[in-house]
Amino acid sequence: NKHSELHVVLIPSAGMGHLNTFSRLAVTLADHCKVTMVSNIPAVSSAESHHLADMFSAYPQIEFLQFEMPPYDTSDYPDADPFVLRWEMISRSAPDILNYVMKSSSVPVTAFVVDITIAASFIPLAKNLGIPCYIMFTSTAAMLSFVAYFPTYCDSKTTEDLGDVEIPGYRTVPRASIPGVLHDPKNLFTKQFVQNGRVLLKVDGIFVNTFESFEEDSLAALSDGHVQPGFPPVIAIGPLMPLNMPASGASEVFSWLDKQPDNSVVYVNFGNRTGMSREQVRELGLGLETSGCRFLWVVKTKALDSQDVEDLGEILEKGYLERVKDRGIVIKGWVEQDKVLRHKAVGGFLSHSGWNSVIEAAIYGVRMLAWPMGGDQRINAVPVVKSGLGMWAKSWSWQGEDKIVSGKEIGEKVKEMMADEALSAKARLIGEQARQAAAPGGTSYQGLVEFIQELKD
Ligand code: BUP
Repeated sequence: NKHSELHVVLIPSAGMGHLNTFSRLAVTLADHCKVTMVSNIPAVSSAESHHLADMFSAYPQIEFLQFEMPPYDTSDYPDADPFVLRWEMISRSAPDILNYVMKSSSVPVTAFVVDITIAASFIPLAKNLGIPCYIMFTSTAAMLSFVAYFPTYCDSKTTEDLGDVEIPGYRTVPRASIPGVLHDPKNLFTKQFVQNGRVLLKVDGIFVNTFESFEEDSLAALSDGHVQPGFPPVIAIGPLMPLNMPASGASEVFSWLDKQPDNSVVYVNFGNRTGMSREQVRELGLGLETSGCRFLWVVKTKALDSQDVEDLGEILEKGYLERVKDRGIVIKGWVEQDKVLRHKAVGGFLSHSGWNSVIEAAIYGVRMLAWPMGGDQRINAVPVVKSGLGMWAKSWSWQGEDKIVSGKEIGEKVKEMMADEALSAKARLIGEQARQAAAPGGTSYQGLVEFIQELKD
């Protein structure tokens, strides 16, 4: 039958934010066609290893191909972020990975979907095979506009110092919102970023985990050709829904949440890759305490989970846990975020505005306080505010700035968010729109159906 003839191969890169997006895409697509997902082992973080193992057993309808990464010499990049380094190594292995996929596939490949971070190396090779290629863009449509325009901006500049980036017919991305490392043209990430930006124009389509009503302006600017003339179709397919996975991580969280009143808890988590300084952790602790709100706080002091070994007693101020024990729970390690955000006790989310986190808050209609830390996060905070899902503490931090936000400021803002009933109501409404977009008949569902139809034609 038609279903078994279509075979989409997904090529994710590294980092939980990327892997979660691809896993959800795999499961969503598997309703429509045969899906193979390639993974690169060993994974960079333990969160990724656990996730992959759980997913293998929970989703037998998906074929997993494991590609063992060759050993690589990292001495050229002593300071590189481990995930950026892995993207580079996956890119270098692109010919081998594609060979391996083509050799191992029992059913011919109909299309590839490649992660944006490794796109420049895969797309030309896959196109040479005559196979349609799509990119999964793992961030906002707003960020996609920036990535798409940035190479043009770089071409027109004589100096290395980046200013505000004015995207024609769209908007100006202020200097402070530009990912910090892009200020260094020699940085590995910057090179990847520009190359991947250029290859966008060569693909058959670009998937974004967003939905029409959430990012209407950015999606329109991209499809009208304002950002880049001749830009390929941008297909909003979000929100991609969280998976049904076996329980993992800190389970005490749920028995605690069960005892809290509805909508009373602020959930605090800054994603997998933000290691916060001890000084900032302590101020945040004070802030949560003085906000007077109930809270569930996940503490992280290292960018890589396997290195995050200090225990809470060492990180937090002495006596802190005892002082807050009646209204706060503090966790070190993994919590099932989608289940937390879905819990009726959770009424607000203090987040770095990593895109998966924002989209999960949207799915469950949880109001947000965005505290972007770096990367694409300030650009992601724009649709958070524009859509009405949340607030953005704009002055708290910006790219490259080593600034400590005081507990007093944090406490006041958290309190303000949790007291804002209109914001909460708006967030709930966005939740309904989000779920509608992804359900049969919704705009994002339709986007996927059309993609499948195009592959069949
Ligand atoms: Br931490 C953590 N539990 O404890 P983002 C994260 N997550 O489920 P990031 C958990 O990881 P990038 C935890 O639900 C989301 O799907 C969370 O992705 C899940 O941020 C994902 O929000 C985190 O995009 O990745 O980790 O900074 O840099 O790729 O955006």
